[in-house]
Amino acid sequence: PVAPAVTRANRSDSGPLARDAMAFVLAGGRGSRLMELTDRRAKPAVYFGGTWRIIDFALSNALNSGIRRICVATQYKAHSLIRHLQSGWNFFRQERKEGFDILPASQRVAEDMWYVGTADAVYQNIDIIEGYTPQFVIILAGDHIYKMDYEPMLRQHVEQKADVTVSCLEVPRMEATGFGVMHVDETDRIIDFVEKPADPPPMPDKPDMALASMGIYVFETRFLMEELRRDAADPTSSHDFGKNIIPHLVKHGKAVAHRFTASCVRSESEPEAYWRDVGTLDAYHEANIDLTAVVPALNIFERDWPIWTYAEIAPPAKFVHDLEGRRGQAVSSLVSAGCIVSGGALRSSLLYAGVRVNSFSRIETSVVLPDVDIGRRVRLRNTIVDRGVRIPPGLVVGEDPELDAKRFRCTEKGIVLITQSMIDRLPE
Ligand code: ADQ
Ligand code: ADP
Repeated sequence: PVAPAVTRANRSDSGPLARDAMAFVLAGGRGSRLMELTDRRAKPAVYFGGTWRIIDFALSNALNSGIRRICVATQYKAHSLIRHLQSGWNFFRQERKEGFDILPASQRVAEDMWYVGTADAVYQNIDIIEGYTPQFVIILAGDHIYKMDYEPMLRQHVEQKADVTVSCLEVPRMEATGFGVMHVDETDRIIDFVEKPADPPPMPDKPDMALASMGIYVFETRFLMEELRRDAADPTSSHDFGKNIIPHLVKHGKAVAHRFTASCVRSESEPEAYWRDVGTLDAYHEANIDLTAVVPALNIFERDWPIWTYAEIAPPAKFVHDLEGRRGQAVSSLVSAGCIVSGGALRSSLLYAGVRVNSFSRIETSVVLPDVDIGRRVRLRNTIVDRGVRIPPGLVVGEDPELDAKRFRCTEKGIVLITQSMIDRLPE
């Protein structure tokens, strides 16, 4: 039988299972579809929502679920990610059997091996996990935006006596090509699993939808260790959860699906289960700009599921008249601490900390990362501006697609990414 839905309302505050669990966060992926945004930083370190980095969502979910032992495996361009984790997340106390470990791929097993695949990233750190003696390990990806209480998933794993529990959600079938796609029986046992199918199999009762894996897995620690050792010894394996471990367990073990629904983290203003892989510039722009809507799909103002982060202390955002009396103003926008909007105007835009907007500028549907300086008479529409860019006075972006394509990174949907090196290459 399917486990009864456990919601935040009917569970005790510190879930007893989460206390026995360790979260292992995979944060080594490149995220190459974010183009120049991930040239210098890993995808989990990319800014999101004005205040956070993407990885803060998975880490906050673990913390808010009651998990107190967390490992983060890093690999690709991890410097700013590690700095963020050390500044903001290193408050766990060994004395309370808590722990927070950052595990860069450091050739711990063999001298010539970085983390080959996601399962290898866990395998190479088996000794560290075992040192914490957790009863369960929950594998998380550090690159998704969502709020989720992992306690009900742990409870379902125990109640259904699964070897692995995989959390999943329904997505439009045509969008499922980038995911692991599964079929389940009436007890939610997974009977079929294909990783990144070119033609995703539909749900039996919903031909336009597919059941996609969120890349979140619960295992009993001892069982996971056995599986990882078995997989490590298999020369045909690419040592990846989605490609190898999960398909193997669907065939030879008991894999169960945990459905991510609105009840996993219920919020009255968030009626649908929100989960985004902001893996492309379009998805990244859309998810950030959506936060400026009157009722966004993701409620970042919810107080009982806070998203924790590291942020520098900064003064409040400031809006001022310029010397000619033009108002600095913002409508339908989010403006972070330390910003100064002086005689410029924002609409449906999101400014990260420390952005300066100068006189006569117009910023529309744009995502402006920290410490950007926008010169006078600049007009930006549908842009993403990378951290620290100096936008020269008078620059106009988002009004002439052909010109933009020559100067900046443009998507088919018309989103323009601006980095400092693109600005440096502009003709005088
Ligand atoms: P992908 O997200 O495509 O699919 P992958 O690229 O392996 O899988 O990334 C999973 C997570 O692991 C990401 O957070 C990434 O940053 C991290 N990662 C990747 N390689 C790593 C390495 N060598 N070392 C450390 N961390 C690494 C997976 C599943 C699908 C599922 C989707 C959901 O395979 O079945 O549908 O996640 O997004
Ligand atoms: P403009 O945007 O018109 O080119 P400035 O940005 O130089 O002009 O200054 C406009 C206003 O912004 C100042 O009068 C001041 O109120 C505020 N301001 C400028 N610099 C700072 C600062 N370092 N700290 C706080 N406020 C500042």
